[in-house]
Amino acid sequence: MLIDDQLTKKNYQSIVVLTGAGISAESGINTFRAADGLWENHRIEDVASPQGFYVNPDLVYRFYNMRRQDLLKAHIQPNPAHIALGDFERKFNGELLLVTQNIDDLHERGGSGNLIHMHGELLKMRCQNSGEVFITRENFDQTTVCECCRQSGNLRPHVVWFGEMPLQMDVIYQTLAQCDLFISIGTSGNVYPAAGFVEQARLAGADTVEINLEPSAVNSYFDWHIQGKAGELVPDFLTQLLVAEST
Ligand code: BJW
Repeated sequence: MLIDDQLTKKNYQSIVVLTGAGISAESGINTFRAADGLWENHRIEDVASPQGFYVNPDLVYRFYNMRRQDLLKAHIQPNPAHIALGDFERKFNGELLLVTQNIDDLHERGGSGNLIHMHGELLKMRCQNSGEVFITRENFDQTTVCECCRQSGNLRPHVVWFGEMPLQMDVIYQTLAQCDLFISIGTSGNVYPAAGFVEQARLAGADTVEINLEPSAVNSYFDWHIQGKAGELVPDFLTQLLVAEST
């Protein structure tokens, strides 16, 4: 893959990478809005909204328990795009913030450390009373007794549903305000505030690149478009950025 000379000749100091479901697709995790997407058998508002959880908590617990058990299957592993981002973080001399909308742990397993899960994490649950967050690899539901309040019925998935505030937005916006390169990988650009990050980065004067299988809903805001599979494109792209940095 050859990327634009203008892009690879620059010596970037502060990079923000945003990832979405597309980066985990080649690891075997379904995207949301594909024809075979996770939402196929569920209406989005039934499983990813506080109202849906209130009306049918059993359905929501089952949905996230199923996804957690799928994530823990042996064949679900980080793909070359996750691994390349982990390598890049170790080798890049500037600042790198990776913001993912994904609730899987494939970026951690790919070696990324400076990482924000803005939509939460599948391997965590939260007490609705205290706000305390617990790591879990097990199923849980309304009958599970919470470690902090010693009651059942208080634990919910530690994920951000529609209408809820995504996590660590202050850090994300501060970093976007001073970044010089913004890279979006594998997201459809349908869900805000993440879909608006490219505009924030542009306001800061950053160059912007989209790597996606198809043009996203916010494609027109990007300076460069690289179309194809993340697992095939991201390693080469990041290598070229490192080469540019060292020359
Ligand atoms: C590949 C590939 C490969 C495939 N390689 N690419 C009207 C206007 C604007 C906003 C709103 C509005 N009405 C309501 C809102 C707000 C609402 C919103 O955005 N709604 C839209 C539907 C319009 N947003 C919210 O409510 C958020 N909170 C909020 O706004 O709070 C107020 C606030 C305001 C200002 C600042 C801060 C806060 C919360 C959003 C929560 C989203 N939650 C979910 C589910 C929870 C987690 C989970 O269960 O997993 O998060 S929804 C779902 O969508 C999930 C994802 O993280 C998110 C994004 O999806 P993503 O990652 O883009 O996946 P896909 O499937 O859509 O796209 C995959 C892409 O990859 C595709 O383009 C493929 O082509 C590509 N691809 N294979 C490269 N191999």
